Amino acid sequence: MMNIVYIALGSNQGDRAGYLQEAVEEIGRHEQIMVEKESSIYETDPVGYTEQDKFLNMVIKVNTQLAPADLLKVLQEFEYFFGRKREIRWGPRTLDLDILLYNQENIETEELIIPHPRMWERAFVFIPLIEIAESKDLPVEINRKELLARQDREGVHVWKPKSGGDVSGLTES
Ligand code: A4P
Ligand code: MG
Repeated sequence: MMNIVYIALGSNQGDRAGYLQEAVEEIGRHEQIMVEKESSIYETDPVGYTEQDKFLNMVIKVNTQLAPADLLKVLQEFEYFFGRKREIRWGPRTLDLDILLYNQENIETEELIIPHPRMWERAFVFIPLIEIAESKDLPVEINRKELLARQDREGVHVWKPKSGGDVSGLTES
């Protein structure tokens, strides 16, 4: 059974774009994961702890046979693998991988909440998501136009447009 999954990637330390690119490649090399789509890369002001460097964020769409908990394990191994390369102390992330949507499933276990609980409050997540997501993959109550009309999109700017992609209208210039 092929499952449709959207994954958010973020990095604000070291070679940010390199981490994102390598992470997408590694995810795609996994035998049970196929990368279907990649959003543009966005540079985003930090949310939460503001005393840290800007992030690069993006979203990918994958097809996978992995169950949610197994996919999370794989993603956490990638985080660990990339995080350990240069990280010496506690601090900002070299790589953060969050599962946003898994089919239309609602999951609430100790280690996994899907849809990701904070995703619709965070422009650095929903802007790259709606750039690539088909409407049928989004929860029915989600309205793209409403998201794009929101006032909290400042601090999210296209950094590297998706090849061939039209990103006009997604962020203010
Ligand atoms: N977990 C639960 N649900 C999920 C899910 N859907 N996907 C659990 C992935 N993990 C999920 O995550 C902590 C635990 O969440 C995991 O053990 C997993 O079982 P973590 O990645 O280890 O910790 P974290 O990311 O530091 O915590 P948290 O609360 O997920 O942080 P956020 O919300 O991801 O925030 N600003 C900008 N501009 N861009 C960013 O990318 N990221 C953060 C981190 C803050 N500010 C940011 C950005
Ligand atoms: Mg996280």
